[in-house]
Amino acid sequence: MSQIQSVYFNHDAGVDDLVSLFMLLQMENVRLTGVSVIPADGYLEPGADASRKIIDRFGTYAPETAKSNSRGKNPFPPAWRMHTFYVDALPILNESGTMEAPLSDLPAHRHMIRQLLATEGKTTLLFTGPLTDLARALDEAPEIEDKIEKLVWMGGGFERGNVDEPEHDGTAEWNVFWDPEAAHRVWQSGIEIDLVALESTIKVPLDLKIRKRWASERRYEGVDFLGNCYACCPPLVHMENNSTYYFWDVLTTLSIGKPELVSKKTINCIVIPDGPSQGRTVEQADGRPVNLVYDTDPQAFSDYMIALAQQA
Ligand code: AGV
Ligand code: CA
Repeated sequence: MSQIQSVYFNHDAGVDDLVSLFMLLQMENVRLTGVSVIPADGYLEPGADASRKIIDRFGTYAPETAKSNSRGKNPFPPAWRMHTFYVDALPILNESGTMEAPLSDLPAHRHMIRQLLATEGKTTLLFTGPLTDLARALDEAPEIEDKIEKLVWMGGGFERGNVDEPEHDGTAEWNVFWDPEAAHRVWQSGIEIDLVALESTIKVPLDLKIRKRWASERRYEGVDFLGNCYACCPPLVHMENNSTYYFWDVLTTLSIGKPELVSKKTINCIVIPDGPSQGRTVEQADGRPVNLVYDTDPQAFSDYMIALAQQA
C-alpha cells in the first residue's frame, strides 16, 4: 500500500469533475485537504451543493468545500454548464434532505492557500478546470510553492483543440481557453506539472461498452451513481467537439490514486495567452517542462473506476 497523499482538489462542476470527487473520496491512499469549485464548465451554487452532498453520501470524512469568486475570459457554453444542476438534483444525493459537509466562507484561492500552509508536508494539487484560482493564489502568496508536491492538471492539447468559438482558430483546449492568462502564469512558476491533455484521454472515451457495464452492476449504489451522472451526457458520436465525452477529469484523478495507470514523458511547452490561438499549448524547445500523459490502459482504467465505485 502506497503512502497517504494530501490532495487539494479544485474543480469546475462538470459531470466528470463531480465524479472525480466521488472517486477521490474512495481512495485509501488519498486524504482530501479541501475542495473548491470554480464556475467555469458548470455553475457555482449547484456545484458547491453537489460537492457537499457527494461528500455527505460517499465520504468517510468531510473536507471543507469553498466557492471561487474567479471569473474567466471566455465563458463555457451554457448547455454544458447545465450538467451541474442535473447532478445536484439526483435523488441519491438528496435522500437525506440535509447538507452536513462544511462550507468555507473563504474564496477558493484563499482557502487553498490556507489549507496548503496548514497541512503538514507537501500537498498534491488536482485541478480539473481552469487554473485561475492557482494563478491568483501564487500572486497573493508565492510562499505556497514550497508546499506544493506537484500540480496534476487536465488541460491543453498538442495535436488539436476542442474549442469551437467565433474569433478563435480551434487550437485550444477549453480549460486553458477559459482563462489563458492563468495557465500562462502557472507556466512561469517552478511547480512540477503532470499534464493530462486531450491526446492523453483519446483511449478513454465515454462509450456504450462502459455504460452497459455500469448498467449491469447498478446493484452497487456507487456504480449506479456513475451511470446516472453520465446520463447527462448524450452519446452522440458524430459531433465530436460538442458531445463526445472523454474521461478527461476522471483519468487525471485516477492517475493520482494509481500512478501506474498512465505513462508519462517530459516535454517542453508554452501557453499562448492571447490572440486567435489563445489557450493553445505548443511544444517548444525553450518552453517549460511538463510530464505529459501519453498513454493509458483503458481496461485497467475502467476496472479501477468500477472497483472504487463498488466499494462506496
Ligand atoms: O476540455 C475538457 C474539460 C474537462 O475538464 N471540460 C469537460 C471536462 O470536465 C470541457 C469540455 C470539453 N468538451 C465538453 C466539455 C463537452 N462536450 N461537454 C462538456 N464539457
Ligand atoms: Ca472539468
